[in-house]
Amino acid sequence: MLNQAMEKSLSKFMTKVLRHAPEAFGVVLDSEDGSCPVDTILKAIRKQPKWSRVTEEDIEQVVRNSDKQRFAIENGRIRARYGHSHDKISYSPGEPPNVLYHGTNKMALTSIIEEGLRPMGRQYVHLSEGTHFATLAGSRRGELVILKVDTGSAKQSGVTFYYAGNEVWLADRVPPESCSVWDAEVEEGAIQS
Ligand code: HQG
Repeated sequence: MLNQAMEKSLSKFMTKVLRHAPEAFGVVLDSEDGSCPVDTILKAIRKQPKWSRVTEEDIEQVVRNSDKQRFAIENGRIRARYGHSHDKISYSPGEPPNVLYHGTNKMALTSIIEEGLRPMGRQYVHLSEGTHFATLAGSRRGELVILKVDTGSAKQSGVTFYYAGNEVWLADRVPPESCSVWDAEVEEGAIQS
């Protein structure tokens, strides 16, 4: 069994392979859902000197304990559920709740007000049903800002939403008119404030 630090480290390595750079580790991901056989990633991980003794159970432990449920294993295949920069995974369009949240930081706000939410280095904009996930995402860089997305207005602007599971929703873009700053203290304020 992996200790907590090893588990986190292996999780990071697995996201690198499954979200960002499979070919760097000799892994080919399915072009539709981004999956590969568990055995394939196991072999790729074991090629790293640090991970030469990793087992399938260790991978399963990482998948099971991932706080944000970053991975899914189905029918002997593993995939990252969201976060890809490499291939554009296909998701089925879904019917999102009226409000979704996006965690970002103060530095990005001016640009987001101008051009809306863009995928930047990833294939999709990442949104969540609750503010907890958005807080985790936005707290990674600078001062946290949580944006509230009016999905009805975004849909009217032609945005399609995709469900990635575990309260995570994806979109190709979100126009600025559909975003407002969410403030836990005062409920909400206009994006311009
Ligand atoms: C920002 C992690 C300027 C956007 C997280 C974000 C999430 C803009 C950054 C998941 C912009 C992109 C995804 C615009 C968006 N101008 N900045 N027009 N539009 N941005 O990491 O959503 O732990 O690619 O606000 O927690 O932060 O790895 O996306 O700050 O769940 O599983 O550009 O990845 O999950 O950053 O994070 P990212 P994200 P894991």
